[in-house]
Amino acid sequence: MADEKKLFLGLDSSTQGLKCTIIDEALNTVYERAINFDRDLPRFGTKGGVQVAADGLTVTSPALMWVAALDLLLEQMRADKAPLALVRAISGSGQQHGSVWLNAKAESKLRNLQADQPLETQLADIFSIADSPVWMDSSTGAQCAAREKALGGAQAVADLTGSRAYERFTGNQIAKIHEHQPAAFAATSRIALVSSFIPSLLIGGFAPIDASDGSGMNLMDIRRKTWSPAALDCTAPGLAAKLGPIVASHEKAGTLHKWFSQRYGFTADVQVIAFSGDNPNSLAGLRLQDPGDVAISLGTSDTVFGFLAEARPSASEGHIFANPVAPDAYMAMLCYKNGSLTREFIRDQSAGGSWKAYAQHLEASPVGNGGCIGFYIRDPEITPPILKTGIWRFDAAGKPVDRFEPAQDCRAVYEGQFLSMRLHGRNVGFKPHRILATGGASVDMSLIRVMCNVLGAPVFVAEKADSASLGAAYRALHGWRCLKAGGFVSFGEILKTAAPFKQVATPDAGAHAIYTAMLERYAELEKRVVKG
Ligand code: XUL
Repeated sequence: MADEKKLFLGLDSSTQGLKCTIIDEALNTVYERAINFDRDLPRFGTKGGVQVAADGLTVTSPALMWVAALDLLLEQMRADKAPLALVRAISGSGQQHGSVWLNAKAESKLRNLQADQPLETQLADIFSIADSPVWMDSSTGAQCAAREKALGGAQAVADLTGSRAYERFTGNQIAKIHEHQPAAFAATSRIALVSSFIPSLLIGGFAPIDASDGSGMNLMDIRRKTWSPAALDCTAPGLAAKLGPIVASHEKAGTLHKWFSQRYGFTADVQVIAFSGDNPNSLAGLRLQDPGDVAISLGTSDTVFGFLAEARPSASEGHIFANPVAPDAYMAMLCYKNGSLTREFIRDQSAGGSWKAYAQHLEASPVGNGGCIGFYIRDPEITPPILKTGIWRFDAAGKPVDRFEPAQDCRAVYEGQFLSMRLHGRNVGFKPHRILATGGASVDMSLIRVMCNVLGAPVFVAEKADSASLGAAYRALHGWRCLKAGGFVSFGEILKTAAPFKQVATPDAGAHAIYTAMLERYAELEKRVVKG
């Protein structure tokens, strides 16, 4: 019926659980539900959704658990009387880099799903490898080195694929499986990402990989958005056929299989839009839509990602992905391991465990910390790579010192984290004109003020931290509108009715100038710390 409400479903298959968000055309959230793998599917025996091997480096998840999770979520949606009959399109999000290995039976089993049985019972034997490598795996150092060598070095791999070879990136994982499990490799018909596997369940067939999540594999030519023959050749034989096609992120993956209408009351013509990775979906969920829009997620780890017009990959930091909402644009992402836990450590050491006392220390100390700069590496850092943990403090003359006053430590942690984001963000092409802060620590106004003045752009806050599932629902609507229009419709067009984010800070020109003057000194000192 033409005047019936139209709804859009986003699914987020993350490391720890499966979540759904349903929105209407005006972008209001009408339904949400989440299941947690450890709690709700204990028979798979995961911790945090994964299983870590004895070597401490190999990290996997049972692929069948992701199938069982979809069964369970659908049952819960039915029990909640979620308005599934009004859903017009579905898209989704998957943890990035994880791979799902499907055997020769998989395609016909998916096509012939029987409505009287759950997915799990019917699909238990479609995997050529039962335990899927996930993004937390770091066991592929040898494959990274070999593939970088074959492709002309780290910068050449970054120029070609958007990132230098990283252990968790799928191409390096595939090379390892080809080397260590040749029989399983040979028995594989399709290698899916998590983000192409879940929609494969929905359409009852092999869904394509989207260009944005495909960028996290070290296999795709980041500019052409096609598999790079050179990158495939140095990974494993016959890969192009096993990987299948790449589509733009707004394109259709297929139509929802009748299993879903017969069992759960979806209509027969629900469109399934290509799924993407969780970080690309968060970019959509946080409504980054123009070059210069940057999001900073402040949590256990800090993540910075933003919309870019051009790709300028760097071998030393960050990743360039195809943009999930604008097929000719890009996104860049930086990951930091030392986020909230490190801030909390200094709060406990220097502010008696109180955020209030921490904020008072910031009030009482000068912008720029009188030239004092610190590096607080509680966990081995990714950006830049600093494996040796420790705290390095330097005075205004650049001389290493053993200790700072408590207020200096409090200020040095915050200023250092954002100077690093400014420095490394610049290296991947960020020129922030608008910052969206999200994640647990984004409620800390003294932190937000430092962020705002260091980066020199107004800061807005997003109330919802779990933006991947919402972003997937936005992308379902986006893809559906593109299908209706018979061509690409700008993502901004979809977001027109969205309530604006709340602005919480405006940069102070004087403070920003102090940080600009500090940046090159920070870069010099960082080089010394990286060198050890
Ligand atoms: C990104 C990455 C993680 C996963 C988490 O490169 O490895 O953020 O996507 O789900």
